[in-house]
Amino acid sequence: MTDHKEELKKAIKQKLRLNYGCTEQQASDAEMLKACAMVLRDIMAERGVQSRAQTAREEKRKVHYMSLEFLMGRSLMKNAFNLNLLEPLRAAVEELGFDAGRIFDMEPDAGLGNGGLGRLAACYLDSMTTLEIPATGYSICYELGIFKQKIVDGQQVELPDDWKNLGDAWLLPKPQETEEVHFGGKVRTRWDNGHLMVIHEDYTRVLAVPCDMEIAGYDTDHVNTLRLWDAKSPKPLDMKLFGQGQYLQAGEEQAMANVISKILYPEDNHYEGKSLRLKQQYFFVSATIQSITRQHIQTYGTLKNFHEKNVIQINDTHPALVIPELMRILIDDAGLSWGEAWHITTNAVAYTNHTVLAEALECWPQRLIELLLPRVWQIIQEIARRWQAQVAHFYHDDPEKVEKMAIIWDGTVRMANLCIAGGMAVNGVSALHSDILRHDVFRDACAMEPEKFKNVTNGIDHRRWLAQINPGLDKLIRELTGGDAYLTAPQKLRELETYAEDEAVLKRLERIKQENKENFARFAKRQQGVVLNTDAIFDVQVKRLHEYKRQLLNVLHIIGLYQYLQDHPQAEMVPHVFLFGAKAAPGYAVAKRIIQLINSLADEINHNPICKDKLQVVFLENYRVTLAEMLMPASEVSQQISTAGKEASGTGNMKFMMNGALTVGTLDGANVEMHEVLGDENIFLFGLKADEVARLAPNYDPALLYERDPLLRRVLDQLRHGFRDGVSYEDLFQRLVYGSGCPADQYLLLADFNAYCAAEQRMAQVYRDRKQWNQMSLRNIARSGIFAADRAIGQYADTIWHVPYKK
Ligand code: 26W
Repeated sequence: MTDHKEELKKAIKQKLRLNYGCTEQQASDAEMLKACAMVLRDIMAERGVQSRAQTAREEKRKVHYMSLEFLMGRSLMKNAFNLNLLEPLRAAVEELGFDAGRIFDMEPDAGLGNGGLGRLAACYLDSMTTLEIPATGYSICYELGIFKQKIVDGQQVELPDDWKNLGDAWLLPKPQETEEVHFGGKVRTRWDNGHLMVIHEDYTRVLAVPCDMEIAGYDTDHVNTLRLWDAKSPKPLDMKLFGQGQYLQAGEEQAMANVISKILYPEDNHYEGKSLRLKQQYFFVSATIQSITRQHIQTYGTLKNFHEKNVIQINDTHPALVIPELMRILIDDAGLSWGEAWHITTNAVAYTNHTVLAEALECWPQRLIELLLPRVWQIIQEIARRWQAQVAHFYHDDPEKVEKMAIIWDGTVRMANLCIAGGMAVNGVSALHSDILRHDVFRDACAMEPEKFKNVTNGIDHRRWLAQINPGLDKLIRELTGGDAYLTAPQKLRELETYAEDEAVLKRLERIKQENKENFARFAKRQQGVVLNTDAIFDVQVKRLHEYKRQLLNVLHIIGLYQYLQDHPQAEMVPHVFLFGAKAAPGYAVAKRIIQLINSLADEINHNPICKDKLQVVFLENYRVTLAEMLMPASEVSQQISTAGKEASGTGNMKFMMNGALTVGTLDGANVEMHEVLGDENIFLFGLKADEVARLAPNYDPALLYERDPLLRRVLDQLRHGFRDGVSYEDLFQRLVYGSGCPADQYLLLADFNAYCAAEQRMAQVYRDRKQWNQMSLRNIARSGIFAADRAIGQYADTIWHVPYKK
């Protein structure tokens, strides 16, 4: 420890001198933060070289995890923790005259993602590395990550997130490994010695420069890489030498490069066919495939065994162009036949689906692909033609099946069908979700190739989401389970259950939660000026704002509670704080209105004296990884209330559970597996099941419920008229009761309203019984081990990737 501390001090001082020309006395906080990052980066870079050399030497199969999003959050504490250097680093920073807490807190989140899908990729990188799987993550080095959210007059305002100002200290640019990506132009073919040569010309070039972020695993020397591609224009050496044509081309190349890696698309679960988004996807896909194939040839001298030594996991359909792009390289560049190339591709690519919402499924207009990617378009057409023949054969030319399963239809390219045709595996992210894929969304494809369709229930990095963020709980677990073994063996959490009747342990657990609540309250005061009632239940719903996640149902229940309190001002009531955090996609008007509604309701309730010490509502600004890290340990109730069948898995639900919060939820996504391990007695389930939703939806009439249920009617009337700030929510009311341009109450809030209120009531009743609550909380923590990402990655490795890993 002292050794490490002294070495770190020396290294940090040296960084400050070499990079900023200053001493530790002169250095700013920002310089100190960057120096610390660079010191850890050096350690990881060194180990990264070793890891890659070993992988090549032993000819190991590599995993390539491709995702348009990696929601990494902060890295300093995480890397120090994984490198077993957290305490020495803290001490070193302090001894150099800095407040370590303040330095760690300065680090911006690397917010290169929207929500669940992006955070999952980040958790999986940690696990793949810890399990010593040779793996690389690939994405885009967005200049601007997910927008920063400000609340102004109750409404969301988006601000740019220029994370690279400080965050780039983690990035190692590798200009010598630059790739060139081609857009537009024309394709010609020519016969050459009996070979069909494809000539692509007049294209626009964009350079892809890798910026690598090294990823340290826990308790291992193995290091993996997250490769982020930065777009640059190929700079003309001397503009004077160009004729007009080249001059214009250079301008075009510059313009294209300047926008491609500028910004992360902030839409979550909503597809928009923007040409810039397609450019991002192809830029990232082409650079990645070129880089992987180039390395493969360096090691093996051929691409013929590519699929034996590489597996490419694609995170939803966003990187689906890997399929035609790999085909292109195998055929045009390596000279393989279509059959050989198809064999390699369909044994190298695996696809994970993360959503069943129709509006999230990617369907690109054919002319966009045709214009932007002429050669790739030819290949997609040929894949589509052959696939169609296969489908027609299997289904005896049934035109309905042919249409449904087509890759190209009616001028659009359906990326999910492309992935099914070109992939070796298709998996959902929870048992229910995978069943819905098999029996509903992808039913016809599943009948053709049932072995292709798998399930891997999501998991979270329990080292970050428990050990690192909840030191009090971590300490208790170490004491009760015999040290830190649970960090690499999450199933050891089960042993906590032997203490379910131990009053002292239960009290300890309660105290830890209380301290975490007070910690969070201090943070909220500092950040937002709100004073949270830490004697109240912390009842939390944090996730992206989307109608299917039903934040509005939570609001309806709170309005009901508020009205009850007005009728019974003296009522004995378990004090309750409702916390919300959510970003709305900037173009999603309804979601933004719901944010405004939460703020109107908060304003009303927090100003009414009858609610004092009983009822409080707070909208937490700018929900992000770092805010989640502070909030999860302080949460007591986790709201997972999506319409059954709509949430593919959820991963927030697992983070809450691991930190001892109890779930109020529907049987949706991974809540199903949570219920399976917890039993009815340790979770508050309510509402329609997925099959009931499917049956009810066609003839559902929310107006009837509005007319016949007086309690619900009163709640909805209040919503309609609004609150003391005078803002009316007639629009949301209409949307729920009568529908406006869409089916009324599409997500069945009114159908589940009473069951939800009853579940909240059961929950509050149990909360009064401290012992029972603490026991339930303990069981939630104890049984959360299966939701560790290490388990999920083990399943990917066993059932899809077929790679060995550290057991
Ligand atoms: C093209 C626009 C777009 C952008 C993002 C469409 C779809 C997405 C993602 C697939 C949305 C997403 O993050 N899905 C979430 O993935 C998590 C990880 O598997 C699941 O836990 C969530 O249930 C799912 O909503």
